Amino acid sequence: MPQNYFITTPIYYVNDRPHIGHAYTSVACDVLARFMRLSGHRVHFLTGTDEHGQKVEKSAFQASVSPQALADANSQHFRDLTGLMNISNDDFIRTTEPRHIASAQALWKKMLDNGHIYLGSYSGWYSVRDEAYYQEAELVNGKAPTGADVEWVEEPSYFFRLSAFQDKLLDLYNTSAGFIGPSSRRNEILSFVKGGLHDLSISRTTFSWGIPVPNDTKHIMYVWLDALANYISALGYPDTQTPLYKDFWPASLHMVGKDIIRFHTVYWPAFLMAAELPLPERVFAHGWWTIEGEKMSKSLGNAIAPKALVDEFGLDQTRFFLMREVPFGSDGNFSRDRMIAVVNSELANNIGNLVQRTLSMINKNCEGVLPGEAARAKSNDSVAVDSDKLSAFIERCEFDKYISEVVRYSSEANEYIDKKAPWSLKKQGLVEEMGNVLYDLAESIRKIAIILQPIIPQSSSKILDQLAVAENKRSFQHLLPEFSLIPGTPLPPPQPVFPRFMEKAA
Ligand code: ME8
Repeated sequence: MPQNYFITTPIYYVNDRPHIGHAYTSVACDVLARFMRLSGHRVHFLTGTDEHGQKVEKSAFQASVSPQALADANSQHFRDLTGLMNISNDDFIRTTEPRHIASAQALWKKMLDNGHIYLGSYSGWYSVRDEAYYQEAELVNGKAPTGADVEWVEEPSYFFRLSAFQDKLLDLYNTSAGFIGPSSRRNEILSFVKGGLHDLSISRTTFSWGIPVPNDTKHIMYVWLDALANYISALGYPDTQTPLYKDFWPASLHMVGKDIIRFHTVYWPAFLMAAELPLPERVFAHGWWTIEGEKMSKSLGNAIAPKALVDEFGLDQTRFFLMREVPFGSDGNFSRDRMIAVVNSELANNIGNLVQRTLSMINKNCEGVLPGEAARAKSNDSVAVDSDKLSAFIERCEFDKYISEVVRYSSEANEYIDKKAPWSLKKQGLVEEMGNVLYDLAESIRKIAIILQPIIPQSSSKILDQLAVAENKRSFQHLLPEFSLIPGTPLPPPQPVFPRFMEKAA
């Protein structure tokens, strides 16, 4: 029985268009979703947009459009991002959809009925940019610790009894060591919660772009309670008998950026405990991208649109670079020079060159038919894939290490081709030996392409097509020797997969 795996991206604010930070999170989740499917799991992969709140309302006002019109336009841009980056999500939720609104209100009612919500009044600091409340003591030179502006807010408000969940949350972090990843983030959250939790204001009355509080429509729900509910509203909550809810809640992994770890590992589990719902298994926070050493920001105008990278370098080149460049969890810097260097050295010169050399030799010297009767019969000399090691990298979200391992296989195969020099075997008339070497190389390429599918799905499938590997023989179980290539199979004419990137002359 395949295990069920539910993975989510954050739902992105529609105050602006997507940039590479958003593409990064979505690609990472896509790698995990594809890896799990290829390993035989049943996967549900959710993404979407977070459309309410003061930040969206303010951006709409500045653009002289209604919040709904801004949400519609930008949500579409995020939906387009999934197509652009080849994201294999199963659902795309918008928090303005009726299915979500009803679900978030049901969650509220449940928390209220269970005695965890009370009416009071809030006076304190709020940051619209972060959509977050801050304690006086947290401010740094009059600003939020993130550098965002804060404003003083005084209004009637419903509160969630977050303070009552402190011990339960500490228990959760201690008993489920894997709940927060990476471990450095776990320590950060542990000390935040140990420092004491205040009750959380969960409704606003001074603006209206949000979900009405059930039975008190002067209030709208705090956008973070609304937004976090997406993870269950998309599964059909409050109906806990839907096939999706039954099969996929609790989530296997909420992937988030480090900026929103607190909302996901403190507020969200507390809300779920208050509603007596099971908790997600893991929340993983990745690091932050800067651009050529600078923070990405609207005012600097330096945010990179994913489309610009895909248009210039190619889709899989962009996916590969994002996953390869930075140890996942750490911060990273986007530099054009590094992008070109990685694309050329690892994709064009290493993997691309291996595929090109091998397939064109088979095409020219073997009449386009896979050689190597003898090579298949003996235990072959193709690269040895360490599946356990690769799975462990994925479990720990170490995508860069996963890729290094595969690049190492490709380097080994390139060394093998240089050592065996099939072109000189041919010159010496050793045609059968040459065929066996080419077979071993083709088999190495088959394995490399299978394991690269989660990272660069289109190019991997192009490579597997060129080896005439059937579509239903491309999952990880097909790495086994019994599924190796069959000599005598005609291969289509080879086509280059990873062209070398050349800077256009100025
Ligand atoms: O926070 N580097 O939405 P958001 C890396 N709506 N990742 C980045 C990034 C960067 N420079 N910039 C953005 C929200 N991201 C809420 C989430 S979830 C219930 C609600 C990624 O549009 C990263 O994943 O501000 C970050 O957590 C997310 O985009 C924030 O997107």
